[in-house]
Amino acid sequence: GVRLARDLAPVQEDEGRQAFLRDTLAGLSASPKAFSPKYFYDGAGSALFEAICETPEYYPTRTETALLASIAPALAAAIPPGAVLLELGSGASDKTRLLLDAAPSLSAYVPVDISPDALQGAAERLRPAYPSLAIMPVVADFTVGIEVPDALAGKPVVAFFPGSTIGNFEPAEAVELMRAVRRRLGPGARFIVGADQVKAVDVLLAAYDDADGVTAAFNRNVLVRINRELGGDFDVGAFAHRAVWNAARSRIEMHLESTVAQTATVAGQRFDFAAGETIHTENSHKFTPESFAALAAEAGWGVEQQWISEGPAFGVFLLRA
Ligand code: AVJ
Repeated sequence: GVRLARDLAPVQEDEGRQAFLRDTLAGLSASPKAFSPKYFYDGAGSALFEAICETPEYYPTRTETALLASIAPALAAAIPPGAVLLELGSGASDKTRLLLDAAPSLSAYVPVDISPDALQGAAERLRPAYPSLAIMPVVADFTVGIEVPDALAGKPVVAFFPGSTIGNFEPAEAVELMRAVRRRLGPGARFIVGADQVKAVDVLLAAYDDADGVTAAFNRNVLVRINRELGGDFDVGAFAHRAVWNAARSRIEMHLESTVAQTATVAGQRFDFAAGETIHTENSHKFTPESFAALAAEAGWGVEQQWISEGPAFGVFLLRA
């Protein structure tokens, strides 16, 4: 069965480190070099992401939160009584409160996140506020498998995937993930997904390159993490943060650009960088209502309702299997 956060054993931490090491070495051996954005979220990275959300430029979180607040009653109406709310990549679980408040008949909340620190903090803050809700955090990489604790077997499950994290995946991976959720939830299931929308390029670029450099610190933190956890020797200050708009693929890309020719060593392996060479660290796809519906349809989901905010456009989609 699935392992709950409170059962986190050293063996699981070691499995996490092994996966991080394997993926890092593979990413540094690839051409162009690339990392998975899931490794941004150690304790410091999760805190930096929270700080990004406070910058004036990063509109997605506050825009989605305001949208969710206004549509919470409509979303709650789609949640069957006694249901389990399963959240993918729950982080601080701040937006979740809007759903928990609007749907008091929920019997359990299962936040799934790769960061034990973020999960722990969220559960500690939520428990006193929702004493009759079973809160069962799961430390897991939801791209590897989606599971609900055995104790909740047989209850209807509504999946919640806010934050436009779906945009961090290549379209084929996003379809695969949404298909996996559909298979896990079964026929008639509901899936609430937040998906950021295409907008003016200057607004997008500023959101991923804020003036205070919080996003730059978030991007570079993955090198700090490699140095600490994998015995790396990256000269973190010799990598510059880059955010670029890839129009052909409708996505913001983040890169770390080596400002000089240099060599970095990770776990005894040497990796050479030319001056100007980059590590591709993240994609953040931006959708239209049509492009998102097409993606969902490929995974077997229909759009039952959708809400797109005015101002910076952000979409919340209620999907039905
Ligand atoms: C919330 C994970 C989707 O892609 O906008 C924020 C992460 N990266 N700034 C996003 C992020 C750079 C964020 N996600």
